[in-house]
Amino acid sequence: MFSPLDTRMMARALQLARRGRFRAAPNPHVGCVLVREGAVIGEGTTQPAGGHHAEVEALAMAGDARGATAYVTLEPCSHHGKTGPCAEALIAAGVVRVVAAMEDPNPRVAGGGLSKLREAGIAVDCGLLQSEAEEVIPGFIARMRRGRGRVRAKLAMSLDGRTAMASGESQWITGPAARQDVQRLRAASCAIVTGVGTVLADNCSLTVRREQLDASSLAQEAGQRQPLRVVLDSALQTPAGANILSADAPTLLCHTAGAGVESHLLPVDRAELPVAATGMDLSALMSLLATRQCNEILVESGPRLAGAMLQAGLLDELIVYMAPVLMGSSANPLLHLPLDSMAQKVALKVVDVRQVGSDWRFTLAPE
Ligand code: AOF
Ligand code: ZN
Repeated sequence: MFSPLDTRMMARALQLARRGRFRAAPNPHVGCVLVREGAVIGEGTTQPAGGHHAEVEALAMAGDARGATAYVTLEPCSHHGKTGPCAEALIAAGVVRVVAAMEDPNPRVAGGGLSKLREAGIAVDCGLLQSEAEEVIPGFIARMRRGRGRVRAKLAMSLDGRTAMASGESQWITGPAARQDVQRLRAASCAIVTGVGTVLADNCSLTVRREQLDASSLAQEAGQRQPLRVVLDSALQTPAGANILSADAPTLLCHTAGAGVESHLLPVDRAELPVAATGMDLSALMSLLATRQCNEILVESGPRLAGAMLQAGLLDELIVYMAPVLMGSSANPLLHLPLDSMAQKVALKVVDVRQVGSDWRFTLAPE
């Protein structure tokens, strides 16, 4: 069904798709290549939300796409959303074949785009480089298929497994390269979740800082968009003037019933969450973030929230930066897990290990 040319063109479309990773959310970032007689005549990447889908960009570049084959990393849409249906645009342009890497998991599309194309007499093949395409948009797929985005926790520790001194002092454990890496993680996230304890201890901003991103224009553009900062603040204790309330990014304070609202918090976006056995209901938080269309969720918190997320089965990945330093203190473990026997130990699968500057980065998934 697929030729070597097909594979080469889909690989190119995947490259184009990845270019949208800092900008397209809440849309999935998609790539499209139009090919006629073996030559590329148009290329496109999903534009920031409300903007053109990848197919429309590629058709605009081609001008005349009659007789072309379209390679797309996601099934062309069939619905009228913020933009018109791409399937209809491809039909109108006279494309003769569409090769898609995967079906759109969005229930509003879900095969509807492919059948619309087939009904119009276009040859349609789906499934080329599917697992690669799924790896490009894990957050969107997770939100569509299970109703909650992909959740990763970022943690930094010393060689002896400490995340802060007993005093709470923690800046900086890792070096500049690891911190730049974290900036890229933030830039690719829709929401960054933390606890009020971290806000009080670190006065963190949790924004994307353009000057710390690498020099590529892609990374620089990412700085324009700021993820939603989410603070688990059950009693609404975030102080006036906290960096987390700065005007350069949106903030959502999640509290429990009966929290008194200080006047300085009145203009801040807030949501009430139910209480579960061990604190705020984290699963309800994830559903709330799904209704806000968050595909990629990053938890940047202390050991307690990260431990609670892991124990609630809500973490898809842990990203742990380990600095070759010794902090010595016996306080502040990487994650707070109330375990007391070896039989209870939490096993993780190592997805990736690499050196980032002078530090090591481990990507781990709960088994
Ligand atoms: C495509 N090509 O490049 C993308 C698609 O609200 P809208 O109109 O922007 O539609 C968003 C939905 O379209 C999104 O949830 C997903 O199902 C699909 N994304 N489809 O044909 C694209 N990004
Ligand atoms: Zn579309």
